[in-house]
Amino acid sequence: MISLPRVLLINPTITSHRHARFPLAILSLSAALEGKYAPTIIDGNVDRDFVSTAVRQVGEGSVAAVGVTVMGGPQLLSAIAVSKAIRERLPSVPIVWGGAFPTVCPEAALNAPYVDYGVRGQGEDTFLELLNALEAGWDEPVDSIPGLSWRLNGQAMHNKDRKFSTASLARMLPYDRLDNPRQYLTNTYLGSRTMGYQAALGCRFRCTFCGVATMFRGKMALPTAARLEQDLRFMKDRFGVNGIQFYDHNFFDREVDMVPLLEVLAKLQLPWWCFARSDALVNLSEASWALVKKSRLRMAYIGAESPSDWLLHDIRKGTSRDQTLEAVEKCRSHGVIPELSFMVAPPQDPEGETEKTFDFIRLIKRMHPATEVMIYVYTPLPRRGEPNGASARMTSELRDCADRPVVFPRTADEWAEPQWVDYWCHQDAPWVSARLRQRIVDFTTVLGCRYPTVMDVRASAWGKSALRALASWRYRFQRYDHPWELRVSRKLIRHWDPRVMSL
Ligand code: B12
Ligand code: SF4
Repeated sequence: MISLPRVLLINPTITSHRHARFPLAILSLSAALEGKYAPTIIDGNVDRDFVSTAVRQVGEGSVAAVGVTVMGGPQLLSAIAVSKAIRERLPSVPIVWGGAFPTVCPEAALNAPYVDYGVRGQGEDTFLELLNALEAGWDEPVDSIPGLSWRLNGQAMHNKDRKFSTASLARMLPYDRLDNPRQYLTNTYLGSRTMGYQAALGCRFRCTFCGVATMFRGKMALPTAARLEQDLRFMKDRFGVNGIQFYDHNFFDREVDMVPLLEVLAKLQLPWWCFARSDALVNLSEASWALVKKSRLRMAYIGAESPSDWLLHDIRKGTSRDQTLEAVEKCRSHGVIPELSFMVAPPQDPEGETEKTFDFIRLIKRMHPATEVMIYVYTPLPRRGEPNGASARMTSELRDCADRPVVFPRTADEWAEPQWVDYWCHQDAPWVSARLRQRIVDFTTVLGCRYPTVMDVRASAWGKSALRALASWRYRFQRYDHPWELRVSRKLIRHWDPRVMSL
């Protein structure tokens, strides 16, 4: 029997074991390598000593390459730690980074001595072609592999982008390659065994601030209804899945294409959560809403972003303030909780737009108090060839609070500094003053206590009622400043933040 070359696929720690979901990126790569390479999956979310595990595996020898999936933010730190440790142990093993970080910042990803290749966008074919080239010998040219970034004499080279591929929609993920797949099913408000799952690929929109647009450049594809049904039935029968969190970038696409998928979901009736756009929900026919209801959609995460139509236009969102309100109303009347995400403090008018957004959130809470709200700071990312991000270019150059130009990090290590981790996580930006930052934190605390999230299944009902009662006067009189008593109570009640932990 021929033994296949080994490839390590690593998902560096990004969240706690309790919140770990199927590591879809490396599972999808693993499916594509099947039969040609022997992939070993290491998941830092469940193996809390994953750096030692990875170093040990590499030390055992005959590893053709190591693939690391990297999102900016906290995962960058653990990706750097594992890559450095592997480089130190066995410098000759090629280290390949893929995922959101190298897609958005390939230059910075390659500006690190512990990364040899960066894979931009969808990774399956690029990785396979790279592995084949590496197997053929280091001299094999890699300049013709689309989607690959690499170094030539210390200089970063970026091959042309890879065309959108729908091949992965036809492959079933190799869940059995995971150590105890059941540990990835979590108790959430959707069900005691909730699964993270991706049905569709990409998004046909190109909002300027969004990493998905950088990755898919306006392309999208849905799975067939048969494929979706086969997967979900498998998960239900094999693992007893009873809730689904759809990780599709944008679940509700064109209604005509969506209906067959909604019919599958209506048959299975597993409570579900998904990303959606307000315009898609507003334009959905009553027949489709009936399917939505039957299928038990519990919550739709809608990128409301801003109450200002000029900003929505500026970031090419393609939706409006009125559509957000209408979508909230549609959700309310059909028993779906809208989860709205907002981007406050845009550089054009950080204070004014933040206050306007707070007022808008209050208006929405009056309309439909069950609406969930996520507040992020607007943090456009630099793109390759566009140092300060397209939307920022359209307005004015980004400047910090002291009116100095914002200089983005140039290396992976610089992106791992705390202020840039916060930036990637939409928690802070150089143009946000300390006063405004505190105001955002305080408002978020008061709002979160006045309306405790339904997603928090750990906090007791009495705990949530206590928080609600404590916060009500502050919310009512808009006295958001220094809510120290709420912070303390929140800790005691162990209320969690779904922005960080997911459901
Ligand atoms: C699940 C998820 C999470 C989970 C991770 C759970 C886990 N893995 O255990 C959690 C909830 C922890 C999370 C956190 C964050 N996330 Co997140 N997350 C996602 C989500 C919904 C799905 C990712 C996924 O699994 N996709 C499916 C796989 C198959 O696709 P993929 O990861 O893109 O992988 C493909 C390619 O990228 C490439 N690839 C990926 N890795 C590798 C590795 C190699 C070696 C190669 C060759 C190729 C390759 O090939 C893969 C197959 O084609 C995406 C949105 C989305 N739908 O993609 C956002 C997303 C990736 N997250 C994002 C962000 C910003 C974050 C945060 C950093 C900030 C935030 N507030 O959301 C936080 C960090 C929170 C913290 N800890 O403080 C952004 C990244 C945007 C950007 N600017 O680049 C996304 C795109 C959401 C968005 N639209 O803004 N996230
Ligand atoms: S619609 Fe959503 S996922 Fe699509 S590009 Fe815009 S923000 Fe990103």
